[in-house]
Order: sequence, then structure tokens, then C-alpha cells
Amino acid sequence: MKLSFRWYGEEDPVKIEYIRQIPTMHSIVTAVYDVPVGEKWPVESIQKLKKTVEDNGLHFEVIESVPVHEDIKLGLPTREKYIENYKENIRNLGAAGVKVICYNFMPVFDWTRTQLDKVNEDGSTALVYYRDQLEKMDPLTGELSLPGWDSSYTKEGLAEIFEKYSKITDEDLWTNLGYFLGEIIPVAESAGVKMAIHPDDPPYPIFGLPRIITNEANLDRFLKLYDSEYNGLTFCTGSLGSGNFNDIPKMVGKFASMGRIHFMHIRNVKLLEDGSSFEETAHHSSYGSMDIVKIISALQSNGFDGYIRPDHGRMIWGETGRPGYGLFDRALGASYIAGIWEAVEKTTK
Ligand code: CS2
Ligand code: MN
Repeated sequence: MKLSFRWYGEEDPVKIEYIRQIPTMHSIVTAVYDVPVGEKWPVESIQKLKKTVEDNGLHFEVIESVPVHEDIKLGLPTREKYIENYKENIRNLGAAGVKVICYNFMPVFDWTRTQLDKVNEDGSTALVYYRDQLEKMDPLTGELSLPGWDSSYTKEGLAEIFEKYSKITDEDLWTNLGYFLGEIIPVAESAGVKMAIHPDDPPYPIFGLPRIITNEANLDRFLKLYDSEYNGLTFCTGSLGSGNFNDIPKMVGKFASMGRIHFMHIRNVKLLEDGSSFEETAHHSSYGSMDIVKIISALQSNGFDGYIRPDHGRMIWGETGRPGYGLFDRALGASYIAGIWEAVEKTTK
């Protein structure tokens, strides 16, 4: 297992010098952030990022994310140009030593929460998703501001994209994803880069938009769309785990044994009784609905040797900055993961 940590580049309030001080840290997960979605990343930007990471004693092997242009998800004729750019990005990243590229296929919105600063009893704050709050939100009024999505949409732009998606069914999205994989996976194979789709978060439709990377049956279907080791998964325990229909340790074991998990995002969520609300918690199993020891045991007993990063943390010790992506709680999560990994390894051999 290779322990890794997400870093948002020079703009990130978390310093890369601090990330390297987390025990057993192996690699930085990052991206080129100043290029619009769908365009080519300049080779100089990739090289600069690689140098910064390597100068700090860390590996530059995982990219999160190379975002997929909406025209590809919508299956529009203009997708061809964006797919060609995507292939070029895969080739250039592979040439720079990148081994895994994380991406997602969620229409319009990436991860969605209804509140970014819910105060816990201990004074820390966390990201939460409450169904009743979501039902009151209307993205088309233009007042919505969500952390994980492209804030460059204007009110009109958003209305337009919703109109385009109103004609897209789940089956259309599957077809468009299959087409995309058919184009990019052969390129990934020859570039030596494993593609790893991130599941939808939360794993059910929101605002009437289709979502398909949500559960075990759909992950099976996804892997069969293009049967190659290079067509794999970013297994995010928090995203898949916020659907009460997903048995996370079982799914981790199954997909790891198939050699199709290339990247793990480990975090905990506490599922609330209504079945479609949840709170992000500290990583420790006792705080949420995920059993992190079972998850790590399932990885080890099925031969997982990919990258793991702690996913979203709470804000603790007065830290401010990008919600979910502070240094402190994610560093605690990284140490917790590394500790369990060592314990399971030493007690099962
Ligand atoms: C999020 C996402 O849960 C997560 O990991 O931070 O933004 C994630 O990076 C993307 O969905 C991956 O494409
Ligand atoms: Mn994730």
C-alpha cells in the first residue's frame, strides 16, 4: 500500500512541506488546476508540479482528477475534440511517471453537501448532507454554492446544462461512458496509466440528474464495459458508504480480488435514520457507520497494492481553509490508516 495525500498546489493553504512530515507518507495526489475542463494540460505545468512534489521527497504518481467535459457525458458531437485532449493528457501524464488517474462521471455536480460547517459536540466542524435541506435547495435560482463543483457556471449556463440533461436517461449516460472508455482505455494501456473512476457522491440521483456509479451491480457493469485492468476504480468508502444499500467491506474485498481497485479513498460517514442523510465524521470506526478495520483487512487479504489516501476530514484545532481538506484531521486519518495497515499485516502473517 502506498499512503498518499491530496494537495491543491501552490494555492493550497496546506503546505507540501508539512505533508511530507506525516509518517510513512509516500505520494502526493494533485492536478493542474489552472486549465479549463476539457483542455490540454501544458507539459511544462505537469513537469513543474512533478518537480515540486519530488523536491519534497514525495512521489508524483496519482492525479485527481482529470475532469471529464460535460459534452462527453452528454454524448454531443463536440465530445470528439475533448476526448482527443483527454487522450493527450493521459499520454503526457504517463510520460511524466503518473500511474493512476482518478476521474468521475457525475453530471454537473461533483460531491454535494448541504452544509460545510456543521458544529460537532467537540467543537470540530464537518461536512453534512441532510435530505430535508437538499429538498429546499434549487440550483437554478443561482444561489447555490457547493464546494465540489464548477463555480464558473452562470445562472443561465446552469439552466442550459440542466435543459440538456433533461433528455439524458441513465441508459444514455451508460452509453456515453462506454463510448468514452472505448476511446481512452487503449491509450491508457499503452501509456501505462491506470484509470480509476470515482463513485458518485452521494450515490443516488440529485436535482433530477442521472447518477450511475453508485452500487455493486453498477460497478460490475462499469468494469464489464471495458474489461481491462486499466479500467478500474477509485473506491471511495465515504461516497459509496453513504448509500445504506452498499456493503462496503464486501465490495472492497471483491473488487480488490479482481485487481480493479487502483486507488482507495478512506473516510467515515455516519448514516442517519432516514436512509438518505449523513454526516462526515472522524476516520475512527467508532464515530461512523464504516468499519475501517474490516475495510483494511479486506484490502490486505485480497492483495491490494495500490494507493490509499485519507479522504475528507473535519476542521479541528482552529484550522480554517478548504472544507474537508485541512491538514490536521486528514493527517490523523492517515496515521490511523497506516496504524491499522501495520497491525493487520503483522497479525495475519
Ligand atoms: C471528492 C471529489 O470525495 C472526494 O474525493 O473530493 O471531489 C473527488 O475528488 C472527485 O469526485 C474525483 O473525480
Ligand atoms: Mn472520495
